Amino acid sequence: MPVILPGETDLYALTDEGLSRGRSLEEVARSLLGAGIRILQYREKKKKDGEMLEQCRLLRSITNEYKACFIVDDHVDLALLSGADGVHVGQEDIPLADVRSLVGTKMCIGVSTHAPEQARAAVQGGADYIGVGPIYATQTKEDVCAPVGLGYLDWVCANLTIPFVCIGGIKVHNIHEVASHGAKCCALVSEFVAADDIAQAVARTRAAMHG
Ligand code: 3NM
Repeated sequence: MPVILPGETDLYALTDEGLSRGRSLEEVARSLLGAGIRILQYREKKKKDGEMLEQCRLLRSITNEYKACFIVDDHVDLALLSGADGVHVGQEDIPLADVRSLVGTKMCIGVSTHAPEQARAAVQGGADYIGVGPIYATQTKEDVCAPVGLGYLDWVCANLTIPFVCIGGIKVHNIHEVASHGAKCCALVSEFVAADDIAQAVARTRAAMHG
């Protein structure tokens, strides 16, 4: 399965069981993928490694069915063991160079960035894509920095050519603004997984982004 990078597809979804209103991971994943999501990240913060490995293997198999890209947040070991297409790390996780030494060049690496110097370091260090955010305020991520707003996005568009995904507080009502500042791919967590109807939320968001 070839890796699909942000920009090759417009929407990027992340799991969050705590926001999923009792729906199973499989149900959420199938709703997202059936609605056309082509990059799915496994992001769970409060589980034991053994359960997370089982869930990553399940998502690997479901994303294969839908020919979608599967990324694991933070956990390089789980990404390797489940055969993920990529791993995504934050500024305080295992450094990019060390992640690369573990995963080699077959797996893509995404790095969350919140400021120009972090983005430059990620590019220099050989990241395959960067996260750009939080664009707006979000309750979904603990210890997240203050929103960097559209100013940082403008800087990325003007200065970098690396694929990037915007994240943080992106909703159906503001995604057009993000796209109009140059975002070709946006990642949404609560807007999708907490929706009444996940497939409808994806369709509405996509229409608003391009509308
Ligand atoms: N990373 P929601 S913001 C996982 O800025 C994550 O790097 C961020 O959730 C960053 O779409 C974020 O519900 C949470 O606001 C985004």
